[in-house]
Amino acid sequence: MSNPISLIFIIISIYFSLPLFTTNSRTIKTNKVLSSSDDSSITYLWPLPSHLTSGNQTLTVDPNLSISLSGNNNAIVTEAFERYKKKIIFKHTSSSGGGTRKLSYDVGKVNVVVNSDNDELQLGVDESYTLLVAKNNGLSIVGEVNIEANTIYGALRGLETFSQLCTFDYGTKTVQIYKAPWVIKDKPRFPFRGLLLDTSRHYYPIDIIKQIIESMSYAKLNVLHWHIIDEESFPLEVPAYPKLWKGAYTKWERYTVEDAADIVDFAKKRGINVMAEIDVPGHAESWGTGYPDLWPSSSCKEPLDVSKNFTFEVLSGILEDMREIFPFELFHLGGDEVNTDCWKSTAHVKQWLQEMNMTTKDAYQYFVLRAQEIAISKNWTPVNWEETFNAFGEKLNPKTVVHNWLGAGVCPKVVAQGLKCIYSNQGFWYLDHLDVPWDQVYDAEPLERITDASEQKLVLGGEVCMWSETADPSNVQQTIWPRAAAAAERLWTSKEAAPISNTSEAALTRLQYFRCLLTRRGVQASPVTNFYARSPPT
Ligand code: CP6
Repeated sequence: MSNPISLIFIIISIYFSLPLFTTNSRTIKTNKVLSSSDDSSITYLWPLPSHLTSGNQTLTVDPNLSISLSGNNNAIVTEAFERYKKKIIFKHTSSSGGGTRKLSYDVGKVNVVVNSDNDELQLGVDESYTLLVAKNNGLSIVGEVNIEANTIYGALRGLETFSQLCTFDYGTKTVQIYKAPWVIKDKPRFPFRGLLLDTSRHYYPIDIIKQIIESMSYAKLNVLHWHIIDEESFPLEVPAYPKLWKGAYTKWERYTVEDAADIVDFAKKRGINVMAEIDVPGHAESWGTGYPDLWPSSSCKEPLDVSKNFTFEVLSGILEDMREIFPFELFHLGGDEVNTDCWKSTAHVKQWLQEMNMTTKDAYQYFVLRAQEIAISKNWTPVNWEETFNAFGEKLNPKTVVHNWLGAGVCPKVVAQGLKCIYSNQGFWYLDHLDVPWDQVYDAEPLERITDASEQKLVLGGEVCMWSETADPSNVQQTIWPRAAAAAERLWTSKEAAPISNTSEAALTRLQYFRCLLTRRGVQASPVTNFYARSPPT
């Protein structure tokens, strides 16, 4: 060992094997995938389609790519095509400048066929599509791209998938499609694939909300659960009760009716529904800033005063105004974390409880059911957090959708009772829990412990929740992504039917690529760290 050369060799080998011996350091996986020489062998799709076959041809795509739309000739589809083309696929090329124009390209046109004229975006809308990229006619490849869908929303999903097949090649400065020909037949596993955004704990400007909606469409998420109001602030304009938004943080941290409608419209153009939440009777302290009568007393500001008719008049007025803004059939009425102690200690509420011969638990039930009746009378389907089911599940309106969050236990009970359920197990799908690594998000299963096929159908899907006590526009996108993508694939792609391996180990490379795609598209997604705050397996 006195030989200096072998000493250097040993030092070098120790240096390179160091990560193997350190157990408390994280394995930082970089996005090395992008520089590897076998780019063209990877399936660059997230979430995975339910059926696909691919070949081994590389095609070039004309920067003057055009669309031909037949059947339902809806502007939403052409607008989406232009968006994908300008901002995403051809960011670095142009027909005039940028890359050099070649004499010919394999792919020049995308043919989109939409079979139905119904443009309504509701729960369970048909999002299926077929995407064919080039055919092999025996001797050569015919560079046609065909997207066929039953609705414009299926066409949007197909365009997203097509955009993910297009990769910019910096060597030739052309957009290329690897592994053609492609045959993709795709449809979602669940009709409800949501993201909750909480605009009460921190305010998000309209443009930020739009960026979030846009990024959701990349992962084929289709419901923005807008948790508009909570204890801390009431940012929304309600024309029927114009003093309510006095509960906003400032005059500027507010959404007008037009702002809200603008968000709904922006989301619809991306095939995304907006499910509004008005969380009652807890989580509503901010209502009383404008109307102190909604508070039982100045020392009991929450839950809302159950004893006054005025409380339900205000709720009814809010829902009436909301009906004008939110066309989605689901409306979230909250009902979580209701601590009724101070109802008992407020003299007039206590007296009312005695007159009504109610316990505080009865009064909680009375409030939630009365709120449900108001929502149903306005043609909504009510959604409530699972505490309502846990407290009086058998009394809930049969139309109720129960929203899980406390562990994994409730959906099996909910569907056994014939009610619908949305899965958001806080152990995996609460994005503010920064210590949950992406693969745990990925491995969470909405149908856990539900085996009966008719009961499985009652699980509408699931939702990742971006509570905003510790998030605001400065960190929201990197908190949402890439982990929301893990849930998005769980909700889109059925485990059993996946066309290629989709264990979290196998999905890692594909997720890293999707994260790079988000970054390229301007979304501030965090790097994929497989072992965040955990030791790597040895
Ligand atoms: N706000 C409201 C919250 C939460 C809930 N409802 C919440 C509770 C626990 C955790 C995260 C969020 N901040 N209105 C529960 C549905 Cl860990």
